[in-house]
Amino acid sequence: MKFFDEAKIEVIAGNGGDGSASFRREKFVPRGGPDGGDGGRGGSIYALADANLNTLIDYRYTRIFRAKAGDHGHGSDCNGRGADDIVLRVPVGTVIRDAASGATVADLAKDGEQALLAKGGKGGLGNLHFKSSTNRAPRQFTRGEQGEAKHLELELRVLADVGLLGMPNAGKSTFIRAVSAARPKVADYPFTTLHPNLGVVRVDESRSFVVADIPGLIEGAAEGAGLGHQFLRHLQRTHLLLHLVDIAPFDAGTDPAAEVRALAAELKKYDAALAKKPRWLVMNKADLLDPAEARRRAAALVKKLRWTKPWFLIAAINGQGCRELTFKVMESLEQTRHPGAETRHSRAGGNPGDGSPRTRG
Ligand SMILES: Nc1nc2c(ncn2[C@@H]2O[C@H](COP(=O)(O)OP(=O)(O)OP(=O)(O)O)[C@@H](O)[C@H]2O)c(=O)[nH]1
Ligand SMILES: [Mg+2]
Repeated sequence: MKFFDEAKIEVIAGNGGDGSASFRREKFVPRGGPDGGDGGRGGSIYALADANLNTLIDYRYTRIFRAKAGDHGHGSDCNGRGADDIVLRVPVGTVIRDAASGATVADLAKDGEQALLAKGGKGGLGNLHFKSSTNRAPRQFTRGEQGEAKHLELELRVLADVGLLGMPNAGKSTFIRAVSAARPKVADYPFTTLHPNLGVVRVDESRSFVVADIPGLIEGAAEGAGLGHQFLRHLQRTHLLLHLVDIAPFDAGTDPAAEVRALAAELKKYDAALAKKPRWLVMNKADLLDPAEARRRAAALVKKLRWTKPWFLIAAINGQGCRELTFKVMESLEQTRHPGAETRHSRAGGNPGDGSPRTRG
């Protein structure tokens, strides 16, 4: 499942300050020597890998990063102040290339790893440095160096945080379309999805997660039925599975409880660890039923399955219930990313929304 998050940015390091050519002027000290200080260095720009980030989405908004120049040197031996560096936080796994040459500038594989992207210019030398036995009143000084400037390409291999699991036609692809900018094909025949799709779900300005839509799974997949179960490997590095089930099956003889159990059994056959991952029940196609009937069926299914984990009743086709679901998912992922921490915006899920999640891919 190849999916890259990309961003293009420009980094401009600060210029160094100029050195100063100055002479001491003091009462009763005729011809005070040179006292011009050095220029300060310009600010550099660094990238820092941060495990708390999972997409490059922030870099699609701000694209130019400019560090300040160093101050010029002054008289009285005063060196100019160096400018502050800028540190750009990027997700672990981000590869940074020079857009012009294609050369890899940084490959930040570990949390806390840091790389220099653009070096600030060195400060120039003040005339104090040019004093010698033969030249006691040098007027030379040097200018500060220019800071580096580069166009960079950021690229991140995305791993899904959340996997969608469900029988064909459960509405997995419809769901990912509802909550992200991903646009996989949706159709009313089984096995529409043949390859996994990833979508970035953005719950607000700074919080997002990645969801994987995979082909439908059927009973007997372990023995090769349907498309088999090999694509379940795409769910192995996720933290949470959303198990979609059609709450209003076209064929009245279909038992959603049996479908859910059948898929749980297939998961276990594929990999016991995958079967142990947190799995939430998402009952889809609520729009096909009268609201009271939908709630009644949902409650009955939860009871029949003795479902103790979170469950949701949604209609992926019109976004109903999807926003609440994505907020809960986000909160749960934040708990796994920072165990023990208070969830940020923990009440955000209760916002009266229009039911249409704000998303971006
Ligand atoms: N009424 C209604 N129809 C839905 C809903 N969600 C999906 N559908 C329909 O169900 C059919 C299957 O939807 P898909 O999203 O392709 O299902 P899938 O789970 O991705 O299916 P596969 O890719 O074959 O595994 C399509 O005709 C959708 O329009 C829903 O909430 N309400
Ligand atoms: Mg699909």
